[in-house]
Amino acid sequence: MGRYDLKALQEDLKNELKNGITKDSVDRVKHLMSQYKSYPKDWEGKEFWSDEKYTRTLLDKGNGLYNLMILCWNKNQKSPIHNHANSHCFMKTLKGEVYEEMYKHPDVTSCGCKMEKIADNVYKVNDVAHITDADGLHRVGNRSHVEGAVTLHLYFQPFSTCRKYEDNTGRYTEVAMKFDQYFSDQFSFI
Ligand code: CSS
Ligand code: FE2
Repeated sequence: MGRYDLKALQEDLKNELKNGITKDSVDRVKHLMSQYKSYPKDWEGKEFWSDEKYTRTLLDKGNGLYNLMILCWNKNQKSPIHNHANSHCFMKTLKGEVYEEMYKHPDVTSCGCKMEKIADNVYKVNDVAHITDADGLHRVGNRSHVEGAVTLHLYFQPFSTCRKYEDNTGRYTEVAMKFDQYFSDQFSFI
């Protein structure tokens, strides 16, 4: 048997999710993403590094049902605190290490309060995480001063805007999620 490579994972994900997502498929997607063992030759040609911000590269549009993408986190880069627009977010570390700070949804009646952190997690190479808006909000980042981190994300369903929260006030704005490059053959530019 050959190595379970990224292409094989992509095929299995497409098959698993072709009829939508159920509670069982959440566990199966996590399992498939764990079964794939990061092999840099599979994805290193698709990295995109910026000194300004973490980058997003679309790998697969999942027949329009989900987006599979690679995120490259340069040293000390992090996301804002954000939600996932009612989608499932699966994240697997391919290189380096990322941290996740989870936050409670701000109370709509308490205005101007600092965001309340509920968990700190670290995901090393091959670890897989899953979050939905029901679990809370989060920020992801790379604390390393020396090494970039690469993560593989699957969002079911795809979303192109999310809420970005201000740490000190809990106020949010709706922001557009842009891709820095595309590899999906199904993607058409509008
Ligand atoms: N949701 C962020 C990354 S942290 S899961 C994004 O897609 O850019
Ligand atoms: Fe996220």
